[in-house]
Amino acid sequence: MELDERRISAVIVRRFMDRLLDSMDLDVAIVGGGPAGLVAGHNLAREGFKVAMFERKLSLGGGMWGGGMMFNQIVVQEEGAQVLREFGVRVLDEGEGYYSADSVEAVSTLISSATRAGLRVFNCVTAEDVTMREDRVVGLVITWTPVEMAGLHVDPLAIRSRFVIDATGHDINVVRVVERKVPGKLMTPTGRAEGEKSLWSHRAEELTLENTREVFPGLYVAGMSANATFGGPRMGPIFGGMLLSGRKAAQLVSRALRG
Ligand code: 48F
Repeated sequence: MELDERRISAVIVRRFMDRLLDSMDLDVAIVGGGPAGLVAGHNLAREGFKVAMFERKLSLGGGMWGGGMMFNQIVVQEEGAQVLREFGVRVLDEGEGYYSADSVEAVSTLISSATRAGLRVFNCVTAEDVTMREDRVVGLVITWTPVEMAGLHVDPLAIRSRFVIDATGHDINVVRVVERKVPGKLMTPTGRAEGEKSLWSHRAEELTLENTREVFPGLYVAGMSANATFGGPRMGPIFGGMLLSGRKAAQLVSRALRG
C-alpha cells in the first residue's frame, strides 16, 4: 500500500471535527488539565457523563510534572496515596504518614486513565470567557492558545455545558472572568475572589478540600483554584489535596447533574 498524505490529513481533520462537533453540548466542561482537573474529568467520564477538558498548553498535567522545584517526585499523605493507588500509580511509604511517587508516572497515569475513561481532551485551547444566561454560567468561549499568544484579532468559538469546573490552578482564570463580568456576585465572603495566601502545607491541604465547591451558579472550583478563590494558603509540592479536590468536585457536579 502506498501512503497517501491527503488520506492521512483527512483522517485527522475528520476525527477532530467529529469530536469537536460532538462536544458543542456537554454535561461538564473542565478548564485546566492539572491533577485536580484530571481526577475530576476521569471520575465524571467514568460515570458516563459527557465531559471535555480544555487545556491551554500542549500537554496536560499542569504543575505536577515538575514535583518540587523540578525535582520530579511528589509527596502525598495517606488519603492522597490511596487515590494514587486506585489509579495504579506506585507509591512509596516514607514513614510517619508521608508517601511519595514519581511525578512522571503519576501524571501520565492520570492522563491515560482519564482519556481511556472517555474524557475528551482539547489541548492547545484556552478558555478566554464564559457564556451566561440569567446569572448562570452555561458554557465557555474558547480559542486556540497560539491565537491568544500571537495577539491575533480572531473571534473565538463557544460551547454549551451544564456545568463548568475551573481547575486552572493559581490563576483562577475562569473565576476571574466571572468576577469581572458580574462584580461582587461570587459565593465567597466578599463576593470577589479572595486570593491565595502564603504557603502553609497542612492548612492548605485541608482547605483545598473544604473550598472545592460551587462559586457561582453553574461554576465549580477544584484544586489550587479553590484556595485562590476562597482565600486559602498555597500548599507547595504536596499533591494529595489536588487529587482529593478533583474527586470531590466530581462528586458535587455528579450530584448536581443527577439533580
Ligand atoms: O496548576 P495546575 O497543575 O492546577 P491544579 O490541578 O494543581 C496545582 C498544582 O499543580 C500545584 C500546587 C499543588 O502543590 O499548588 O500548583 O490545581 O494546572 C492548571 C492547568 O490549567 C491550565 C494551565 O495551563 C494548567 O495546565 N489553564 C490555566 N488557565 C487556562 C488553562 C485557560 N484559561 N484555559 C485552558 N487552560
